Amino acid sequence: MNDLRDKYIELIAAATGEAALEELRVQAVGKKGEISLKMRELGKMSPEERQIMGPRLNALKDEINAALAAKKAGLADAALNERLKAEWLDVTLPGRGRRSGTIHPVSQVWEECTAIFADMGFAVAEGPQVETDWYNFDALNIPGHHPARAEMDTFYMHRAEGDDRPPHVLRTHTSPVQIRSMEAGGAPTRIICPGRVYRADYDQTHTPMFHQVEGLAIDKDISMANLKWVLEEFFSAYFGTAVKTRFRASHFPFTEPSAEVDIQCQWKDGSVKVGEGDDWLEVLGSGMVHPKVLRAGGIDPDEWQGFAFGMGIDRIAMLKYGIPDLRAFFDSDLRWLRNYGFASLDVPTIRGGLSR
Ligand code: 2NM
Repeated sequence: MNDLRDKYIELIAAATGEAALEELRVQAVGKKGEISLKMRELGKMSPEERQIMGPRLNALKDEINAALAAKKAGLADAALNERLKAEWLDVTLPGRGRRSGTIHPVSQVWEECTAIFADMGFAVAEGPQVETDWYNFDALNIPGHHPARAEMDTFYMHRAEGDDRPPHVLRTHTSPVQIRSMEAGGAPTRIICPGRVYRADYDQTHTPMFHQVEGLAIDKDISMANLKWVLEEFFSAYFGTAVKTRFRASHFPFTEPSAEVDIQCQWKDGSVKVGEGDDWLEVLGSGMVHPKVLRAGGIDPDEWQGFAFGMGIDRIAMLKYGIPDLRAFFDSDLRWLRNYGFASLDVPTIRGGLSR
């Protein structure tokens, strides 16, 4: 029995894996294992012999089982140690940077405009992009024969045959929002209306969808002088340098008098610099809101008056950030977006009051 014990203790100690250990277990204490067979022989023994051999065989079986369990645990420990040695991570390595999206220049400039006008007390108003032709044209004193209403400029919504309601259009400017706002809130008011507008036009400087911000200020004694101050304040804050404006007499159906507004600039090596030099760049249309337009908005023109203006967000974005082609704004080209886009945590770059 001592030989048996020594043999298995030695074999178990020398086993190199779990499979070998299992084989040894079967060979020693399995159903037909060497020790199990010896135990079966107990029945043929005399009671005296059995009394001695029984406990000894049981003790041997226990010892072998214990050795097997200890070796199994030892093998598992060794395997774990091997893995720990082979599989390791240097958690101090710098992480791989993740590409993040960028803020589109239109969104950035939209926010910049909103922030600057908010500083001057203008609230933001928004409205539908599909409008009735009343809000988009009639209320703004644009008559039926006006070229802006021609099929070629305006996108008309499809009407089912037999549907004789007046046509809906994709708004061609954000002015209808200002009519709706006058109706809803009356006077006095100071609002800006940023938003998407649509005109059937496509070349290097025109896209069928573009962005406008329009402004409206109505009170008892608002004048062109207030308009000029607000615009110079705006452009100076937006471009971060004092910017002069020049008003040229013009004509719009919705304002009287009307003015086109240029900003001071200089052409240098084929690109334009705003706020210096003695060239001028047209960026904006404006005027005193026409009495008929005030009346269309439910405001009494004998009691109230105000200015309005409109400019292209895309265009002033191109000017400030040196972007050459308008059409690329809406191509969704990732290389363009990464180049001209802004980090999501960039705050709008605006400069506070120059004349305060
Ligand atoms: C422009 C030029 C001049 C304008 C007028 C109005 C309204 F609704 F109040 F009458 N909003 N915007 C306006 C005036 C827009 O864009 C070139």
